Amino acid sequence: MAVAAVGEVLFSVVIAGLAVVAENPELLRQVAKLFLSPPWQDVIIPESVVRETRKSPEELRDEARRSLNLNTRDFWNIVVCGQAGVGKSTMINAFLGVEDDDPRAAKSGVGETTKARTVYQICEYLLMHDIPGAGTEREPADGYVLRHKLYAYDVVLCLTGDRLTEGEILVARQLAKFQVPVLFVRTKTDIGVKSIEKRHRGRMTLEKAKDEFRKEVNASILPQLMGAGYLTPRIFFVSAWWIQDFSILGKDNFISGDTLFRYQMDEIVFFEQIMLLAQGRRMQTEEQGYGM
Ligand SMILES: Nc1nc2c(ncn2[C@@H]2O[C@H](COP(=O)(O)OP(=O)(O)O)[C@@H](O)[C@H]2O)c(=O)[nH]1
Ligand SMILES: [Mg+2]
Repeated sequence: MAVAAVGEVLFSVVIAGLAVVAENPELLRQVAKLFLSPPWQDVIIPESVVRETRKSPEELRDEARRSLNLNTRDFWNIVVCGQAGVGKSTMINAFLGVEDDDPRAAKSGVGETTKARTVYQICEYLLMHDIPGAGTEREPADGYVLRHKLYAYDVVLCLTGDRLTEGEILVARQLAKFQVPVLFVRTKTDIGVKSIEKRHRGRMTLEKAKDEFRKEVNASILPQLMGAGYLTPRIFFVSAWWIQDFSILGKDNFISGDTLFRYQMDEIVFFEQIMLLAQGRRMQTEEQGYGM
């Protein structure tokens, strides 16, 4: 009886996992479709940046084009920032849908730190940019957002661990001040959930372990983000391994049958939010700016 019950539980977890993915191929297709087409207009520069720099949106985009070779007109641009080791390269490889040892892959692992900025072409019209996190001597947090012209990208992904560092808080504050669209992402959630399961020596269900993990991380980061100026902050819980397996852009099929989907948390809404933010950056007029 006990065995049957365990079997039933496992089976329903498997079905629930597949259902989540199966209900979402349409969303994932929409995301892929967006980035397989060129943007219909240039990126909107937030009004607060225009005010602060006293430069026109056109000037600011030209500047980004000249100094960073950032082509905002013909490409969608997602920038990934965070401390060394947080998982930036792995996240980019996940979007590419390639394994770390693929020749196209971003170099990942200990000691493989990105010096200034590296650009990867994910698909026809989507570029991902890997930049070093703030808070080191080479990368002071002061002025980070304007220095890296983060306002000229469609979406900023701030990858983080369990807590934001002082540097990350300063950057979050600048992003809020300049109303730059950003998603705060807790990466490597598969490891986080596994360690909670381990702490409870297997006596906790997977869903409970996910809840507890989410609660713990939220409890430490959300107050930090509120302090940085976000009224209703959110953290996206994401595993790059999961994204790699269900990569929307690099592969045709969404279901690989791997057991990793057990560790799925916010990956689908994460894709959805990236899509919505990117669309928003190309839909408003410059005067309206970008509302947070
Ligand atoms: N389990 C797990 N490991 C990850 C994940 N993302 C990154 N890693 C590992 O974390 C280490 C650092 O990742 P990397 O992408 O090089 O970090 P970067 O310095 O920010 O580019 C590597 O050993 C990765 O394999 C994840 O989502 N899950
Ligand atoms: Mg890297």
